[in-house]
Amino acid sequence: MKPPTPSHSLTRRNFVRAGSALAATALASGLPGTAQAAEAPTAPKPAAPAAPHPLLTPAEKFRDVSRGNPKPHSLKGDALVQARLTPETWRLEITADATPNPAIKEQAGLSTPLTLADGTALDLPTLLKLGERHGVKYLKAMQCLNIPAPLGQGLWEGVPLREVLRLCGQLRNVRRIYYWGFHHHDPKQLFQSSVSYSQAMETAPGELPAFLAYRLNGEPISLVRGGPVRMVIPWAHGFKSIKWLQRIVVTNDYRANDTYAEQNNDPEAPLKTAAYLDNLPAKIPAGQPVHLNGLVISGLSGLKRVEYSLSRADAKADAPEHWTATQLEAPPADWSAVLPAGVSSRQILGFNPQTGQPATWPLRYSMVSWSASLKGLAPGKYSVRARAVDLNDFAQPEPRPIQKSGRNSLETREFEVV
Ligand SMILES: Nc1nc2c(c(=O)[nH]1)N[C@H]1C(S)=C(S)[C@@H](COP(=O)(O)O)O[C@H]1N2
Ligand SMILES: [Mo]
Repeated sequence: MKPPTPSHSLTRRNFVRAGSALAATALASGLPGTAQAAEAPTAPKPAAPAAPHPLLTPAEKFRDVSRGNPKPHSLKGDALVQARLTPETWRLEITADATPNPAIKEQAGLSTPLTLADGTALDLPTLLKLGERHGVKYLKAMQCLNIPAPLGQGLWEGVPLREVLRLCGQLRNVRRIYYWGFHHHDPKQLFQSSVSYSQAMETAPGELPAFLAYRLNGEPISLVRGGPVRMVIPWAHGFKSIKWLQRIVVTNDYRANDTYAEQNNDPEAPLKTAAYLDNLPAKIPAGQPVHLNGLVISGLSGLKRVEYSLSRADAKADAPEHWTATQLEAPPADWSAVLPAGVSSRQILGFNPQTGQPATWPLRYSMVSWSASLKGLAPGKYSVRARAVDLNDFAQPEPRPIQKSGRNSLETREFEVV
């Protein structure tokens, strides 16, 4: 891999760590039975393992988390047209919540509702036109609050929710915005999510906005990924990023009414910084380096480093753990080789628009690969764990060991050196 172009704001200290130093620290950690002299300076360098995870996950390679019977993305032909899930038939309605609600004093209102009934519902050409002026692009990892593996990462493109809500004129008494997608008009299949008014309307400098996405990795969003239009909430777990978006409702109810909350999940938990460990071969011949690889998501609290801890399977349960830093994937030297044709990194939020280099690394709410090579392990059974350390120096699973606000328990892999 070529070294990245240095950028003024990017510290290379975090990801450039010599592989040999890594291996040496692994072995100097006092593990019984490990050879201490594996790193002879003349030893031939083993080929570096290929980056196991591309920065952009092909749309069809995302892990899928879809409800629906049948799943909306299985519809074809006329059923798809009836569902209004083709580019020509897609419509978005935006209305104010009129349900009687003892929790609120006054109902929300908007001066210009967009409805199917009066022919004002938003269509795709109008949204794309809005995108010509207000469209933004960013990289974001999709991750389910409940699944111990990232679902995928994409370059998402769309129009901020705040710009779409501006089409509705004056909003009154609005404290929350909730939304859902096509669900066969069956209340039992409704999968709904929500954001606060401020989260929708006010994006802090350098932050990524909630948006209505219509492109993924340079292509229209496929049906299986939630197209034609999907809500994408960059700071949140996947359940906020509603697929097959068709309806937005503004409400004066201040409470999060996400379907996920009813299923014992924290509906306000932002994306958690967490490392994920790839599977390892069950048996590895002695003398061969053991390549540890995985992914790490940089969540709300950012990422300082990923560490691993190796122990012998026969180690005492109370044996001290030694955590060793791994190497983080560096930013690509040539972004044009990674991004879809015609997309410059200068246009992407989170990048310096002058240099085209990422302003932070990893980018906020994105994921990168990490790796480490373990050398000179004596034959025997081992177990290895990985954890992320955030920018506040909290090591995973802290500060949020509560599974319902983002699953982030440490992963363990076992292998045997034979
Ligand atoms: N309409 C709709 N949107 C949805 C879901 C769903 O079931 N229906 N699942 C959500 C959940 S829980 C997750 S984790 C993500 C998964 O996104 P993906 O299938 O594109 O990977 O989609 C979210 N959006
Ligand atoms: Mo999810």
